[in-house]
Amino acid sequence: MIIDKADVVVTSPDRNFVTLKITTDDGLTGLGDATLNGRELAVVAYLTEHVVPLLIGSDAAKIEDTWQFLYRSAYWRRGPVTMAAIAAVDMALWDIKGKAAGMPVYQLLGGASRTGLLAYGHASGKELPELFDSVREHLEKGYRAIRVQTGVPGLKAIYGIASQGAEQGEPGVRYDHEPARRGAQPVQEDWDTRAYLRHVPGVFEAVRNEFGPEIPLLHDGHHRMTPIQAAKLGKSLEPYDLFWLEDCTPAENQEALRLVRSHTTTPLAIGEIFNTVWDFKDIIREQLIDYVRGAVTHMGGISPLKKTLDYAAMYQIKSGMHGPTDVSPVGMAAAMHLGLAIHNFGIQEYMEHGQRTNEVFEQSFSWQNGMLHPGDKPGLGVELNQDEAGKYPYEQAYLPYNRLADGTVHDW
Ligand code: KDG
Ligand code: MG
Repeated sequence: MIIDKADVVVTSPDRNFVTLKITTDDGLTGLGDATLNGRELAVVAYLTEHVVPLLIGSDAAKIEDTWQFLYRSAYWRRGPVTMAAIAAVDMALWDIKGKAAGMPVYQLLGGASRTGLLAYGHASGKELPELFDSVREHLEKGYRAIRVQTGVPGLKAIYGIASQGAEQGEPGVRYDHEPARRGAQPVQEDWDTRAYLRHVPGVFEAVRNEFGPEIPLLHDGHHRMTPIQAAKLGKSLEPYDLFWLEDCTPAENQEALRLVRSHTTTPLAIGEIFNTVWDFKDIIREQLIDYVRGAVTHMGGISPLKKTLDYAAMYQIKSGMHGPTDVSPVGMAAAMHLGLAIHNFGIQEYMEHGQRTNEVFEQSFSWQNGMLHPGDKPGLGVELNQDEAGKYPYEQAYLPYNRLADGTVHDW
C-alpha cells in the first residue's frame, strides 16, 4: 500500500468543494475532504505545493504516523488551512484502510455503538409564518430535531435565513441556509445585538406553543454576542428547553464561557471553527460546554477528532459535529462513521446536499426517520465521479460579513 498518486480535485457542483484522492500502488483509492468555505484555493495550494510531494512513496497503512509527520514537521502548526489539508490526508487513509480490510470505517473505529445517528435540520424564516412552514417541512421530511433561525425586525439580511438569498439575486442553486455567495466580494449583512436579544425569546415561545414541548430545538448565535449578552440570551431561552445554544460568543475568548455558564443552564455547543484539541482543552476540562462542534474536515481528520471526543467523554460532553453543506459528502461520511462508533455521540448536523453534488459524489449513506447511517461499503462509502466533477470548475465565492448600523465591522 504505497502511495503512488495524490490528486487534488476542485469542483463546484452547486458550491465549491476540495477533495484529495490518494491512489496506492495496488490500485486502492481513498478520498478526503479539504473544503474551507471561502478560502478553498489556499488549501489547494497547501496540499499541492507542500503535502502531496511528501506523500508520494509513503506507506498508506500508516495513518497515525503520517498525521504526526504532517502536523509536527511543518513546525508552523494548527490553523484552518493546515488542518483542513491534514484532515483530507487522514480521511483518505482511513478510506483506503477500510477498503483494504473490506470493512466500513466505523468498524475499524470500534464498531457501531448505535443503530443510527439522530440528525438535526435547519428551519428558518424571516417572519413566524414562514418559520412555522419551514419547521413543518422538516418534520414532514422526518427530522426529529430542528435548528430554528429567525429574521430580526429592522435587519434586512442576517445569517441562517434561507429566503433572503433570492432577494439578493445571487446566481445558482442555494441550499436552505448556505451563506457563501459567488462573486468577487463578500456580501454585507447587518446586525444589531439588542434587537436580536429582544426578538429571539418570543420566537422560541411561539415555536414551542405551535409544535409542543418534545421536539429538540437548537439555535446558532454564530459568535455574535458579548459574554454578558450571551448569558442573558441563555437565561431568557431556558423556559423553551433548548437542546443547545451554539457559538454564543466569539470562539477565541474561551474564558467568556465561564461567565455564560455561571448564568444559564441552557446547554452550550461550540467549536465549528476550532481546528485542534488544544482549542477545546480548557473548555472541556472546565466543563464549560456540553457539545463539541468540531468537523472532521476542519479538526485535522478522523484521528484527532476521535481523540478530542474521547477526552470530552470523560466529562460527559458529547459530539455535535458540524455538518453544513460546505462539509462535502466525504467529510459528512467521515462524521457519520465516527459518530456511529464513539460512545458519546450527541447529535449530527445535517443539511442535504444538492442534486449536482450528489451526482459528483456517489454516496452510500442512508437517511431514514430522522436518522443517518453511513452504510456498510468498505471505507468511507463515497466515490468521486470525476467526469461529473470536471463539469463544474471552481467559482470564486465568499462568506458574507456583518456591519452595524454605524458601519462598524461586527463578528459574522
Ligand atoms: O462556512 C460557514 C458555515 O459552515 C457556517 O456558517 C454554518 O454555522 C454554521 C452551522 O452551524 O452550520
Ligand atoms: Mg454554526
